[in-house]
Amino acid sequence: MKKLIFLFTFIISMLSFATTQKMDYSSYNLSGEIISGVRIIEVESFRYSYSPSIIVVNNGEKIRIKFSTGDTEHGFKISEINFDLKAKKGKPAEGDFIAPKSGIYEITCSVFCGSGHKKMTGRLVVR
Ligand SMILES: [Cu+2]
Repeated sequence: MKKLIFLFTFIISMLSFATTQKMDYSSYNLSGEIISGVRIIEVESFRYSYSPSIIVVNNGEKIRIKFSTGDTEHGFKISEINFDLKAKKGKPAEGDFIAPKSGIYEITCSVFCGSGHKKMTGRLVVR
């Protein structure tokens, strides 16, 4: 019986893993708003999540991230494009990048912020 429960749990977790990998973002709206040709997106962070956690942009657009934290210091890092912001409470950070080619890019926290640090992720969806 224990083996069966284990197998069942394993299958369910593999299924949910496969679903997140193939997540369809086509129904998501573009994030933020364009002001003077720059797509400005405000992102807030908390232990252990981002709001919004899914950011949707068009490739080639100039993007400005305004990043803040509601509790302790957090980072907003997109390794693939060498983009990294760090914000402390009351000290937001901002930075620009040009949206890379279409695809899904992982956002991770670049400041160790506690036990859930590694689970603190988001996604940049480039159309
Ligand atoms: Cu962290």
